Amino acid sequence: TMDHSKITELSAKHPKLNVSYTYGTAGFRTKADVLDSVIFRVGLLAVLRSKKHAGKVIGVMITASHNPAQDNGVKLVEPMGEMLAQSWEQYATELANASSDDALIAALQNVVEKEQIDLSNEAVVIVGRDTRPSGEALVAALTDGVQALGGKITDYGLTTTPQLHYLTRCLNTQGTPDAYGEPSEQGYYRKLAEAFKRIVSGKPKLSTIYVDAANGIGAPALHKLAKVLTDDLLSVQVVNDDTATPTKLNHQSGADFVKVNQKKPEGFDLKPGMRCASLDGDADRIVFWYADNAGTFKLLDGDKIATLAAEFIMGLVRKAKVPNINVGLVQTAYANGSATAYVKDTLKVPVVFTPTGVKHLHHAAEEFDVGAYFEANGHGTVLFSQQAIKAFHSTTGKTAEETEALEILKALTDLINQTVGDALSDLLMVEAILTSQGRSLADWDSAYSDLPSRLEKVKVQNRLNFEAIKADTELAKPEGLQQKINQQVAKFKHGRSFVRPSGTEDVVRVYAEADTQENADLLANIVCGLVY
Ligand code: NG1
Ligand code: ZN
Repeated sequence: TMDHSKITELSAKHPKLNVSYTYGTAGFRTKADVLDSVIFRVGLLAVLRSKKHAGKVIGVMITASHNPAQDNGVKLVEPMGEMLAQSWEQYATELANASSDDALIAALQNVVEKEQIDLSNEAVVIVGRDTRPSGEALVAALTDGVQALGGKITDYGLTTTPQLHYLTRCLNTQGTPDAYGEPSEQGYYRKLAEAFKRIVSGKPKLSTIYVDAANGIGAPALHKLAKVLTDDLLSVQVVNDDTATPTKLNHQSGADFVKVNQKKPEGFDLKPGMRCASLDGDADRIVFWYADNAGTFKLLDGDKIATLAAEFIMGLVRKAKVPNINVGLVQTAYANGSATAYVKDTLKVPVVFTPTGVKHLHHAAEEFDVGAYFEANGHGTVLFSQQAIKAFHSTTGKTAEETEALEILKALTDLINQTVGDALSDLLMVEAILTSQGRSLADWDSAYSDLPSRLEKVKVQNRLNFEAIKADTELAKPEGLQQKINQQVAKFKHGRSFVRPSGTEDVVRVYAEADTQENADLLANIVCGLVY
């Protein structure tokens, strides 16, 4: 049973404010100074989730990703490293909003009853956090929550989001045939470096890659990874690595800044030929960029990464002659129209569309033997089915070419994070592919040209009045708005536009594409006017 007095006693240290909270696409995310009670209660829920999984380790990541330094947030991680099961999001919201101790205990009891949880099971929770100054106190609140229900907690300190997912999976698979790796930060770097080496060794090294770490956790992580990789495998220069000045986090830098503004971050003297990339504040997103010969800024976003990976892996599967491996790609409505056309018409790879939000993409990608999913903003990974991994290991190459292709495929299954999109793992994946192909960023970029696009946000009275359907491509509500959007879109060559409520901010997002930048801007502007 639950020790009500212990819950009440510890809960008193984390009083609920008069704020209402929602566990959305990115977990709970808001201003750090209203999160203390929420994180305490997430601790309680993590214990129940662990007991539900008969004592498996549950991960908790404290981060607000690309948001400003004064924000923070929290996400729960399932035993195999996935995002919290959707059916539990509602419980998280209910616990966070319980307005008294009695209501909180009733909400806990509700979870126990509905989920038929055996409270005598053990519970183990691990926690990691990004570099935000508010993180440490929030870990203390989480610890109180876990201990209030008698769970054990291990604090892994500063980690990237994908590292926390990795650690969770490693701890839960240790000593089994599915062991994922050594459950430590160094183990993570060694696993990536070793796999990278298997792909690139013997091939000419590319020029230095300059990585904008958004002054976040990606900076120290990348410094450590670079050390394990050593300079003979990859030269990395970390830029925007000031984690000691909190206000600099994500400021004029990072993957989100670069993608939204389509311009280089602070701290770069960008010259043609330079190879650059940007991470976000918790290092689960990456985009690449460079200047062309005319000095124009060029972005290689998540769509470009997905197509590069899908094409490369498909080529290897063919070369290795592994039978019955289906390769597929998962996109959202934010994928550039040119990317979708390239995948369908040139690569001839099936594309599935899901609503925005990584959990949707991840599950759709699991349906393929090799499922690449990337959001245009740079969050994504490539998943390999158990059957594919077995096939790569059990096939013997008949020629040197077949054997080499198999070796690279096997290395990729170790290099690419199988739990969640991971900027460091994706960085090495792209670098490994480009090294194998001896290609520059410009050459990679030449596969197709993005249609000009514009992403805007509109502050509305109540974003919940907007209901997106058909994988976010249309609005069911407010009534009549979709028709008005369609009428405007029809006036533009290559026009496409859609509207959806954000899952992470109190805004409605408007996306538009058209034949020229002027037209994309204009269409976005008109649609914003319709929404407002
Ligand atoms: P919202 O705020 O729901 O648009 C944003 C990103 C998503 C996803 C989540 C999770 C865009 C347009 N939206 O969601 O793709 O990454 O954050 O962090 O980039
Ligand atoms: Zn992130």
